[in-house]
Amino acid sequence: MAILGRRHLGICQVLICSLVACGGDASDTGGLEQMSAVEEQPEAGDGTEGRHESGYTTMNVKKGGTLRGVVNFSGAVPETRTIVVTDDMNACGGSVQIHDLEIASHGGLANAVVSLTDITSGAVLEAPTSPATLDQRGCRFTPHVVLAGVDQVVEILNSDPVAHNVHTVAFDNRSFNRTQPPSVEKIEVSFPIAEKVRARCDIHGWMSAWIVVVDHPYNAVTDSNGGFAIGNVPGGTYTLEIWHETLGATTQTVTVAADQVTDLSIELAQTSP
Ligand SMILES: [Cu+2]
Repeated sequence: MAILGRRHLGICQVLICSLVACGGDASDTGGLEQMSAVEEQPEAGDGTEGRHESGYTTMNVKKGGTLRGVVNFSGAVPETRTIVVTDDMNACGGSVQIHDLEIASHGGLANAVVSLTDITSGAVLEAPTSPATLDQRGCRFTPHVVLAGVDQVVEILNSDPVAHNVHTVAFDNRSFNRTQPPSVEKIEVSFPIAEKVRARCDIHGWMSAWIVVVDHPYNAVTDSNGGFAIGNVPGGTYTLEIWHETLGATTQTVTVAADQVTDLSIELAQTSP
């Protein structure tokens, strides 16, 4: 809602990325099978916030590497905003604190989406054994960012004693707008196309979440300490996108060593308001 006036920090950022291939030379990218798959990649991603339009093919990854790291933010942190709650205070409390950036004490940035955007061959996106879940609890969506595979069922829950109204904004998928009173335990939705879908609640304007729909397994959401890990990656060089709802997207070229752990330390810093 307009009253929220979510603060945008702009896309001018500095990304300093140190790359250390643990246990070996970063140029050791494994066998020919993996390299031939990587060489067929386009030069870069399509730049549309991580969407994969087509072309991803699955293969049996041998000696996959792991990309592991932490995303830190070292710029000016926006002030916390307080929203006074006037309705549904029994569920929402008297006020809500809004943090545009959730940053741990040592600078780790939570809720950033880390993706290999230009990978064209790799492991199959396994059918999940359980649905992705987006709960509404205390008039907050939790988690704030949830990954879901294409066509994976996303269960939207309401753990509050008040009604919510789930309203998604999608571009390539169909948006929906559903009221969810406490009597409706869950709403099941799925998305056939990979994109980042925003979810809001029309009743409580501060409620916001992202359903990040992915069509390959090489994506992760940073945890509360900014950490992430992406495993079973075919050895090779890729474009790594780091996306945050407030900071926008930044890309970095990374080389993943086959059968090894490649550690990354990614620093994001705001350079303009
Ligand atoms: Cu709500």
